Amino acid sequence: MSDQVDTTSRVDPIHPVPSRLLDSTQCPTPFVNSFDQYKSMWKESVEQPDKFFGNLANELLTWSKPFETVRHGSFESGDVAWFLEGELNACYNCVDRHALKNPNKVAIIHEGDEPDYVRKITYGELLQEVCKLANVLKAQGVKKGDNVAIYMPMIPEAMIALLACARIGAPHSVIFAGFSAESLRDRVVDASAKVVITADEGRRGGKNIATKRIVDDALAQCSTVSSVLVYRRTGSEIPWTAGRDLWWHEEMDKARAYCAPERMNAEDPLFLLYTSGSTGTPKGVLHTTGGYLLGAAATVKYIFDYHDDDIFACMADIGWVTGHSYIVYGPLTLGATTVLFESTPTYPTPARFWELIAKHKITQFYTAPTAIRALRRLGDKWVDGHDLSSLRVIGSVGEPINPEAWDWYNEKVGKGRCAVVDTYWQTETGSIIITPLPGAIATKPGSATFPFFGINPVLLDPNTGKEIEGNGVTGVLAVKQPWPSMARTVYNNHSRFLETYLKPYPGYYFTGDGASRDIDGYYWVRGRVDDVINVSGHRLSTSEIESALVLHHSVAEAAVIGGHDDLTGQCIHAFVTLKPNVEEAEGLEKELTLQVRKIIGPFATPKRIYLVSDHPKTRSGKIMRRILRKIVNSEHHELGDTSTLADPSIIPSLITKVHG
Ligand code: 6R9
Repeated sequence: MSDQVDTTSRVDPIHPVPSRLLDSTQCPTPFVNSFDQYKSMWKESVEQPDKFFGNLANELLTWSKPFETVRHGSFESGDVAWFLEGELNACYNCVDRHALKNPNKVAIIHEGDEPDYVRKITYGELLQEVCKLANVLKAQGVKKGDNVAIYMPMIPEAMIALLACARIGAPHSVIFAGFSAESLRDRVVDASAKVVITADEGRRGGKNIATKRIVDDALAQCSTVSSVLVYRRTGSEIPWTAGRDLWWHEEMDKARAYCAPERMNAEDPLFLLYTSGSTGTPKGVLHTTGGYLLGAAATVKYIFDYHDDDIFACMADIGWVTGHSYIVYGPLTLGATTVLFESTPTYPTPARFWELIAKHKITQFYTAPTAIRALRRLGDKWVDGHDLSSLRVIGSVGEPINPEAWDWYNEKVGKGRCAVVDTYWQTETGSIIITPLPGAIATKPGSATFPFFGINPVLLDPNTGKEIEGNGVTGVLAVKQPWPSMARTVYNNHSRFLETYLKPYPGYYFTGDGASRDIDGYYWVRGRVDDVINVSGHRLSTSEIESALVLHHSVAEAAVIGGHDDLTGQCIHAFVTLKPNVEEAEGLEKELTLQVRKIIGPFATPKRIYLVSDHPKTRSGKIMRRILRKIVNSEHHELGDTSTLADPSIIPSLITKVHG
């Protein structure tokens, strides 16, 4: 972090809350409409969490059995739990209670890959579909506590699948459909899933994606899976394994359209979601029912200032945590209409997002900095002229947003009349933890501003682990007390959970990010301080990519680092040495690139692969990735201390390799 520009003492422009949001003739009054109100609510949320979250959990969720204990456990003992005795079903909260009151309200607007395809599903219809699928899963032997893998395109059936699992208490593990067969296999095996739900093919940007074929490849080596349920999306010919594969439509036709929701304890698992950490294989981050659902719903209410009749649109993929919390669980818990977008921001033209907003009169729009940067680069003409007047809150998530992209988003999309919320959070936090609130917090482009309710952030000195007090300071970002939606464990590996998050700084939750708190107390999240690379908001660990590279028969050793990239935030650079007696064959870089795509997935494609004679190593043989990082990012005139290098003479050759 020390090599990053410190803006803590710079005078950053401050954008006050847009006056339109506070004018009740133009907008519904925000739930929090002054900084003082935010401050006092936040204070109560961290000083009297039992009262604050006890009330909120009763306001936002329906419990079949009330909780008595709001909070239990600590970071020290790794046994955090919320709403202990309470029972509730997440699917009932997302679907039934709205279907019973308001069956004709639209729950899901599915905007298909082709812009002329729109399908609307009401809460009443959603309840029936979810019940049928729940019965189909039961007929396949899925019981409470059995994990179900979901590998699907962005279609309503994916949402129906999540909700059906929640209904019968089967934790779902959604695997992003951009993952390769091998990544899918590892995740299915780790979770011992019995059933995989998928589709024949996906559609994205006008192209077909061979979803089922990837599932077949993945399952060739999985013994736990007894059924594969296949939704027919395109109708193309696909391979079929009799006795294992089942058509969704055939099974649904046979199923009864009501299924009672399972009684779930607040701490029963709701889902696993695999994510990359600094080391080893991806870990199955586990979220439980009550705390997670409360976090998802509370953040939609307060951070997106959700009011009845709003149309909520999150552009993330359902395979990432953002899709879980802000397409499915958050909006549906509040009974919202949520938009499910199957396509890409540039298909068929770079006006797609803006047409979508105008067509559906979207009020909250949530996307990632990488999409904003890409669209900004393609020029204003694509956004100009679209009626974006329905928007009130526009959000960003996934990586730090650079002030230029923030300004463009605010001016061109928000027209200076919307709240821009740069929301910081992680798979592990379950929901947003640092963020502006639309009616209460003046923003600074590039800063996620202040903690959400219940979040007590601190900056720690990475060497001493001590809290850094005061403002105008930089450190590693940690959280001081448990909050409802935090992950409870890593599936089947609680010690890894403790080692990664709770033991590095005892008494704190460690985020893995570095951050500053500026002179006004605003938080600026800078990026990872561990070996995680963030490419277009996708988390990848350097060791995962290195392992994929060394699986190639020619490769001796690989070192992967993140380089700066104007579009994707970071990009992957790989330094590879070959085994003795292996010649540098033509096309080897290409082969290695394909190897990474095959093992992890296309989104992990390295930007550059350098074949080098050796890595910069310490005398004890450790690769000094810091040096490679500086060379790639053109900071090699300030390499710092290189005295521990075994052979400093290799540096000039590395510089030539990278910069020519
Ligand atoms: C929700 C999500 C988490 C990592 C996180 C951080 C980065 C996310 C950010 C941000 C700066 C923001 N990150 N939002 N950095 N400002 N607003 O993205 O989860 O995929 O687990 O990634 O993303 O580095 O640690 P996940």
